[in-house]
Amino acid sequence: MGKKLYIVWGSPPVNAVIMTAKALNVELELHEVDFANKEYLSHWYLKINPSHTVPALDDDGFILWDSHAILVYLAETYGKGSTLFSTEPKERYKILQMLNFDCGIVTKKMANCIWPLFYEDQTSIDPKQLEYLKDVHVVLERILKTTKYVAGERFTIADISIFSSLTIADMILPIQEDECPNLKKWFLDYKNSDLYKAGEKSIETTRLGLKFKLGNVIE
Ligand SMILES: N[C@@H](CCC(=O)N[C@@H](CS)C(=O)NCC(=O)O)C(=O)O
Repeated sequence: MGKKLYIVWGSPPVNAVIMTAKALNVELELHEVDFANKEYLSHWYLKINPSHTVPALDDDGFILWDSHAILVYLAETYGKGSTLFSTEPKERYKILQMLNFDCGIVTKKMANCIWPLFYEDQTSIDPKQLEYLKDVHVVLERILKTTKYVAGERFTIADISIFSSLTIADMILPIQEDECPNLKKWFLDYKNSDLYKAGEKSIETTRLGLKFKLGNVIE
């Protein structure tokens, strides 16, 4: 049996897993969950993920949900020789720190801006929420002023996870080069990479969704 990943197109956490699998050369069988018909709340899916979110991974019967846990699992299980995670304890804690920053802060602030558009039929983004999201740029700029990547001097799954979130955040709050030059460079380097291409279908899905909701404010 292969590795099945439950997904919805356009989801940043799903995309982080797709991009990480690409980086590790891991083949995933993608299984789309029908969000329009609330399949994520169905009996069969709740058995896979009681927390009713995507992504969820089924690796030959071993089930794991939450993208950040899945990234660590894939890197540790299938990333022998890869430097995307680390065996050195202090490096691992730094990577986990930044995965938690993505999970608890970046994605939460981003969701507070975007979810009301899709789930509460709002037609614009609350400027206060955009202001809170802006702090993510400020924090990352502070970090990237001192290290090349978000968790140190090596590119890791923490970069992929945060990048995946920022590809979507950037559509509603572009990174300003004059205010955050280091973050902008980190972001653009990644945007020109093959990993970005691996995630393009999902990114484009969100872009079209946002454009539908917000019109020409979105490029
Ligand atoms: N921390 C989770 C967040 C996953 C998440 O919120 N996924 C959204 C799609 S982007 C979802 O499945 N939402 C459905 C729900 O919350 O019921 C992760 O990283 O996997």
